[in-house]
Amino acid sequence: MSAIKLPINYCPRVQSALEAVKPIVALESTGITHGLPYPQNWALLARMEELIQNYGATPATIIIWRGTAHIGIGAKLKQEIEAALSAADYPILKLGSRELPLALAKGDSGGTTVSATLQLAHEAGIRVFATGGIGGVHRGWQHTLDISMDLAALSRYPVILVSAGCKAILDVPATLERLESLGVPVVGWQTDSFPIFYTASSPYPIDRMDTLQELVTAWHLQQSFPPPHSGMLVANPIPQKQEIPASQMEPFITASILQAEALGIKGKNLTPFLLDYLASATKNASVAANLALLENNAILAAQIATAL
Ligand code: PSU
Ligand code: MN
Repeated sequence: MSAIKLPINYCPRVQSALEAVKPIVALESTGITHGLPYPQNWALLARMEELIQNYGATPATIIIWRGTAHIGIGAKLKQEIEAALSAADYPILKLGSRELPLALAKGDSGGTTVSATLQLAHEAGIRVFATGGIGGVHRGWQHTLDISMDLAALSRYPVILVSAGCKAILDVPATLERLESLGVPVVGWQTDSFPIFYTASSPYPIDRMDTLQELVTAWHLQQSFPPPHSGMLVANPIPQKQEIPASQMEPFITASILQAEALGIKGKNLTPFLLDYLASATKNASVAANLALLENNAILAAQIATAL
């Protein structure tokens, strides 16, 4: 058998924005399926979509539902997903790009991580994507080789990804080195240092950009070279008022990693476990920071999509 048609469904709102070449911002769904409990996850989705609309773009939340990749969640599907999330009686997987064909073939449902969302956004012709913080090189990679698919996907799919740097649980300098090896441009949005999720600045310098015009020009120049084209990471610091200093987070991060080791948690379960641990350990201060940076990223992504 030769290639078969991808099971992709476009919600009407995204379909018409694509046809009219209007600004669109893709959103991942793992933060909703594996990041927050119901109903906070549902409120977050509504808030992100609303912000993107307020800033002049169409939101396209990407999710795998019963063997179909959905680009944008229409009203009927929203009801179905909300019912499944609130009842928690139906397996909802965490799906990276390599798992997409397997999940689609089996009729599974799942939240798409950054890697899977990049792949599907690119397939759909969406050029801008907002997330919280990307996955990357895990601490202890020397022994585990645990490096998120997010990094390879960024090198493979030409999409602008707005993120508050990488997740703080990672080996941050190693993640930056890996992004360099993969040839992924990293732009510091109005900052000279790589933001680390909960914390706005870090000791790691990156290239700074201050205007949308500069950023959009850099993107178009990159796309003007012959393919293949990589993605571009726009590192957008959490607003300073809402940041948690690294010195406050580090002891909790160390404890979370020790706990994961003690319980033998690894592979795709590791990132959700560590984030959950931090939420309890910080009495949800980490969740509040996570929500603040997500909103901040949705706004910048909508502004970039509008300026493209
Ligand atoms: N937000 C959460 N929990 C998560 C993630 C985000 O609250 O698990 C996901 C993101 O979608 C990111 C992924 O792409 O974690 C990276 O996971 P891994 O390190 O297994 O590649
Ligand atoms: Mn991993």
